Amino acid sequence: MERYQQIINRVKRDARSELNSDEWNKKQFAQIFPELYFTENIERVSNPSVESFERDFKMAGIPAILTNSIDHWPAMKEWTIEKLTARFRNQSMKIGEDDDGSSVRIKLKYFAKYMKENDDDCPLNIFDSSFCEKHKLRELLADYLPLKYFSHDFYQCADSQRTPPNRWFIVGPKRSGTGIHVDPMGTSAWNALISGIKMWCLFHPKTPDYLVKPKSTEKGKHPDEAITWFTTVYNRVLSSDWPKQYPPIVGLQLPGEVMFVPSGWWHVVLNIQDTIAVTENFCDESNFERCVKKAFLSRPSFLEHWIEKLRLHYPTFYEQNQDIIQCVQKPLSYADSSSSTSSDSGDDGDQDLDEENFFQVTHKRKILPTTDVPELRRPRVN
Ligand SMILES: O=C(O)CCC(=O)C(=O)O
Ligand SMILES: [Fe+2]
Repeated sequence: MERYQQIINRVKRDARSELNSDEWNKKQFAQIFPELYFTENIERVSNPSVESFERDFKMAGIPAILTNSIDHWPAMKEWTIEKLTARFRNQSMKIGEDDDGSSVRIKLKYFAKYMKENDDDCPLNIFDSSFCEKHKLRELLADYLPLKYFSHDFYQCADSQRTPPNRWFIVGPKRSGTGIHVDPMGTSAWNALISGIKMWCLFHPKTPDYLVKPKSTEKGKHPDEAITWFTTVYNRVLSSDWPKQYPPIVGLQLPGEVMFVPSGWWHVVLNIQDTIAVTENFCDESNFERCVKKAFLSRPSFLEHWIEKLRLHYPTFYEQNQDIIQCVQKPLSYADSSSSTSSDSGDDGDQDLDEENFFQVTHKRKILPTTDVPELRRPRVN
């Protein structure tokens, strides 16, 4: 067997050990791409001022697509699969995780061939956050530039060994994608698409998870995949039975467009063509409170470290946000009731950020010992 085929067989086995070799393409989506009806209703904004984008989208927590903001990035010329393969042939990038949680990696030259030739129903995609630490791959950092709308990130003042990964380089073959999830730790995200088309569906943080997640009968062999979602749950979303108070926000992201995903929003993303993208997650003024609450619930020792760094690096912001900071620093003084229904579900929507219950939850959490390596990574969808 040729080397390429051996490599592909190995990464597929490692990244999706639950699948038999004949279960990769049973649905034949490569022969007939599922029909997806949609009416775009996401807001598109071209070159807004920073102030208006902050007011209308970031502070309001409304998703949007920014147009015309990355046309000048070198990536727009340099990130074709052919050019990237020529530059980084033998560099390997993360394509998944094995059953022990170790990264499964593949050299770009093999992945490029796989992207072109595969007929999998939902192919593997490159989703790599370590490129910035690799001698050669670091060059990618110079190909994209800061966006004025997302110019600071409060996590950056924490020690770098303790800060979770916050940027990912994504190469997604047609039919691959990311299943329904909420980004971790209360972060918001921007996602800049360099080539190809991504179809997005987003839901408000208050949307219950049982509504947006596939039911057990819908899951099939690829329960966590975007294409499964779009061929099952999405049909319900479009039907007249779908609860009107949880409208889907649907959008097709085109090359050169940047998606803004506010903290707490559910989203699912299907590559309807081969795509190349870069995404970053962040915490700024607009989602600070959510990030603090999430960190309190799931990463309390990181939170302590981070708050101290905020005090040193952003003294004014620290003073101005004492109301939020105090409630996680002195939780015991706020809590005198023990009835709480919240669960530490981590990143499953808004259920654990119920304002009324929060102080009771903080009280309960504070006394639980927690080992604490902060993690912000590609969502494990379940
Ligand atoms: O597949 C994509 O582009 C979406 C990525 C995403 O939502 C995430 O990394 O959290
Ligand atoms: Fe996400």
